[in-house]
Amino acid sequence: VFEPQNILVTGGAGFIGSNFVRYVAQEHPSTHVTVLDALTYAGNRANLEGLVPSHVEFIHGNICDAELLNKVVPGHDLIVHFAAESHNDRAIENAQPFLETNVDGTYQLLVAAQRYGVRFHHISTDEVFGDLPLNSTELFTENSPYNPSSPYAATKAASDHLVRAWHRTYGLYTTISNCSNNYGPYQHVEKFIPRQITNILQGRAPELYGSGLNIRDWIHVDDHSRAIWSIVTRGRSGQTYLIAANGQTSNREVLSLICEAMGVRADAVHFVTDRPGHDRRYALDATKITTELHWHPQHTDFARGIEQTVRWYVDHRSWWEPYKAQTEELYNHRG
Ligand code: NAD
Ligand code: TDX
Repeated sequence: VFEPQNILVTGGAGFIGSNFVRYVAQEHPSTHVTVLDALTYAGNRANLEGLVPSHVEFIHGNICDAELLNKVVPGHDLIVHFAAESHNDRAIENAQPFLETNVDGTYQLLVAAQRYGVRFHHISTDEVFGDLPLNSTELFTENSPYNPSSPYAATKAASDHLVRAWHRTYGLYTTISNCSNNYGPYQHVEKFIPRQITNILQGRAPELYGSGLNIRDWIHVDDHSRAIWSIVTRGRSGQTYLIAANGQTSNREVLSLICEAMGVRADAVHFVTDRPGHDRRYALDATKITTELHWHPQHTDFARGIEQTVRWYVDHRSWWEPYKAQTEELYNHRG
């Protein structure tokens, strides 16, 4: 078992990164965390509020900045790499920042990890495998071929390939996890679940793309954090682990659960223009991580998880309200 003493967390001011940092601070308090985050539109210092600076140090900087990495990376024994441009709809508008951060940024970090002998855990997504037909029961596994459909997924796939190449060519100690769709507190209001909750809270109609029948495989962000910890402490170098929690649900069903939790009728929904190239279904087989590392999801009641998430957005209006109007601007522009 590897016990990291000094973790560098990239993208630690974003949704999943900040939940992971909070998890480490609570469950593994002897581990020091350095957060490196560029504070893009998606990064927010408030996501790390309340954490003790002696345990969690914040550095404002860009992962594409090689000189900065030469100063920041030495002294750490593990990099957990969350930093990315993460939203599909933005990538469809302009993929340039996705190529810079997701591809070049990952490359710069790999070079620094190799130079200073630091283990590397790469956070990736189920989207690298493309999509599955709606009416099938097929699941992706660690051996499924890469087949990304969207500009975002293509850049994540590229970053996974770079990590694999650094392992094979330079012997860097690497692990990769590909996780399904996360939900929970601190998720940006551009994403499906927070967008619908906050639309309803502001008296706007929820918006479903296309038929609303597309399926995502949902997992609570805390289960993702625990899975990452199991991989970085007990995973084998060069390996990929899929992380998922049997969460397949159609967008319509997710919206019904949100409406139920909020006590509103589910029929006032707007069906809007579909996302170009919209992936139909994601679904992952998590057998490897459950059998090899004995990780199991704890948040198995999705309706309850949605209720708690709704409660969080109701209780944290001052966290999301400043970003809501500009985010909806993006969607208005999308038409
Ligand atoms: P997010 O958009 O909420 O956060 C991304 C963070 O990275 C932000 O804090 C941002 O400021 C930072 N960042 C962006 N570019 C940077 C740069 N060049 N240098 C330094 N920091 C930079 O994203 P998220 O939803 O928390 O996703 C985190 C990771 O998890 C991503 O790698 C994403 O691909 C992956 N992932 C997300 C999901 C999901 O459902 N959200 C599922 C599977 C995998
Ligand atoms: O308003 C909406 N209406 C709607 O129907 C939005 C924002 C989305 N959708 C649909 C599109 C998807 O089928 O809901 C589903 C989820 O959409 P997103 O929240 O944008 O997530 P997705 O595209 O599935 O990607 C997410 O999971 C994988 C993350 O954003 C990625 O970073 C991660 O890699």
